[in-house]
Amino acid sequence: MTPPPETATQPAKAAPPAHGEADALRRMLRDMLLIRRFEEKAGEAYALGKIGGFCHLYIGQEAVAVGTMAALRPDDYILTSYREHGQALARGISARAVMAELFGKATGSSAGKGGSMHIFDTSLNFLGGHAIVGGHIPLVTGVAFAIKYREGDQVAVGFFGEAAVNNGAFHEALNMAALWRLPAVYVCENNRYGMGTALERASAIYDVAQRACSYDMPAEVVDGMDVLAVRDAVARAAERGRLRSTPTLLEVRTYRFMGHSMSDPIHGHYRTKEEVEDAKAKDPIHAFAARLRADGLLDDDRWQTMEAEVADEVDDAVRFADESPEPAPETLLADVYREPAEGAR
Ligand SMILES: Cc1ncc(C[n+]2csc(CCOP(=O)(O)OP(=O)(O)O)c2C)c(N)n1
Repeated sequence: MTPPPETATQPAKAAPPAHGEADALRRMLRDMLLIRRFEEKAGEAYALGKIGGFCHLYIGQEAVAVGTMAALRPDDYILTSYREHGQALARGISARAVMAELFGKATGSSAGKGGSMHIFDTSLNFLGGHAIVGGHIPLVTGVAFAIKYREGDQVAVGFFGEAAVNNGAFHEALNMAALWRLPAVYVCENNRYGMGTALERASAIYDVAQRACSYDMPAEVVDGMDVLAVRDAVARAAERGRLRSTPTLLEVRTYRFMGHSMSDPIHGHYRTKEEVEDAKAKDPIHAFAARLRADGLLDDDRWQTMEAEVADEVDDAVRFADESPEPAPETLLADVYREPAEGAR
């Protein structure tokens, strides 16, 4: 395994926590823990055959989803790829609705007909869950265009992996966003591997953020293991979108601790056990918990309470999903196509 090349750009450090922020910071830790425990349970449920089809876990990347959502407003728009359980939870879709969707049950966020890769909740402006690598990046640009057309001040935020940036859709979408000055934030979660292919084996340049130069677009490299660094960077990008209608590309460096999907072993032939262990030593949840402890914002009691609450929430989600009904056969074609607007036929 060749080590990754030296990179020109180093991630920015997070600003120190502002005074009075304690509850918000503990909430972020809890959200990260919820994602971790939820994903562990989803892995178990998959092994038990309760979840069918594809299932890509987010373990290791929790700081990216939680840091991003913490910087956004409820009326901003989110679009994402198939590794989206964590983003859905961080946005506020309930653990019950996400788990039931994974189980293919009628109470799931997409009524049990989307599954792991197609979680949606339009009431939270969470517009999926998309399975085609890079295919949703033009949708981010389209939503940003709609915001500008309607003279809104929201931003459209899109998550995708580093393997998506060699896809033509990425370049077309970013070119158009820069040309038309659209309020978009492109969040590339660089976990270094597209399935079993390391970034340096597939990409002519290593710093994904440099791609933004082609479109004269602002860009930043962000430490994706540091939830506050992610929150700060997304806040800067969102402000740029809202106030100056300027898009941003964020390259958020993170790591997935599990295999690509449930059918992929954790280490595989493409990375070493040592590399995975090194990444786990920088676990974003442990690092943030340690920081809160050092700042006097977390102690053993609070941590144990948080662990217990999260475990209950996840157990409850599994029970709910287990007990929920399958979608009824007569709903098979419901929600598949948009009903035409009145008078549009
Ligand atoms: C257009 C397209 N090509 C190939 C695939 C198969 N595929 C699924 S996931 C994946 C790897 C994507 O890696 P990345 O974008 O870095 O995201 P990550 O899985 O690391 O989150 C590939 C090649 C696909 N879904 N769509």
